[in-house]
Amino acid sequence: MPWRISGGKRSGRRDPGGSIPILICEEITIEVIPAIDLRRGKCVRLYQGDYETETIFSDDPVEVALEWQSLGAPRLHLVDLDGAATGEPCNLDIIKEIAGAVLIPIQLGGGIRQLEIVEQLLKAGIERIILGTAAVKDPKLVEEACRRFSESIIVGVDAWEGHIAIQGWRQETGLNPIEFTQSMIRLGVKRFIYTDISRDGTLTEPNFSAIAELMSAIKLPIIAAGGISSLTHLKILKQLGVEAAIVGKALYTGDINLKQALAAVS
Ligand code: AMZ
Repeated sequence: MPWRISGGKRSGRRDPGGSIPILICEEITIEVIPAIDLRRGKCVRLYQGDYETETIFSDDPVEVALEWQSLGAPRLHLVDLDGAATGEPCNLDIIKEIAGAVLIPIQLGGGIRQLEIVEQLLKAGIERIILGTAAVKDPKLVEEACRRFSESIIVGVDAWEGHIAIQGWRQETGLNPIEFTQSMIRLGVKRFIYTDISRDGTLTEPNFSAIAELMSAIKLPIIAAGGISSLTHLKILKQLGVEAAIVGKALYTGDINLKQALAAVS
């Protein structure tokens, strides 16, 4: 909570005249993280994660990454879409090129299903690894990854109509997002990305109620994604207390101006 009581006898901080407690609003911030989704080496966006609906936004993802960095992005969210669909990293050359070109940290997901690959990517300069399918199919990997790499591991909670989806979002699991998240916490996961697939790439609005529900069920940092397309959405997410917001299509269409967004909420 942002508000805390300061001053008075118990804290030792006093107003000049005596010991009246003062209500202080501690600044809440939210990171705005641009997404770069990679397919066949290009920067693309999909509609609700459907690979048939691809729009290519740039042939040069390195240039895109540098652009977001120059506008003040605190970190980048990279997704290897070919990797997510096939089950193994497919855009490694371009990912490494981006990691070598930017100074800001990178979080990366898509097709990362083995501990050796997690280790290889962290060594290549990726700051955080996102596990989605592997988190559902191979909990032992998650546990071991958290034990070895701690906060560098994030689990993606990708929900389609109330159930977790995997394998490039093409397979439903029937798993409840909150129960899934709680099971991941028991394995040592300390941060989550919640994506509402039905909102992703639609420029509608985030699933605020599902995000709020998850926030109240778990007390760990949550990054929100899917449908974020205005400054108002970012402000509401900030009020909800999410740690960060991933913005994809809205940055590429111009619905959100990154510099303005950062100035408004960060
Ligand atoms: O858009 C999609 N179809 C899609 C997507 N963006 N499919 C998976 N992903 C992202 C998830 C997560 O960040 O949001 O890929 C990552 C998970 O990949 P994997 O291979 O671990 O399930």
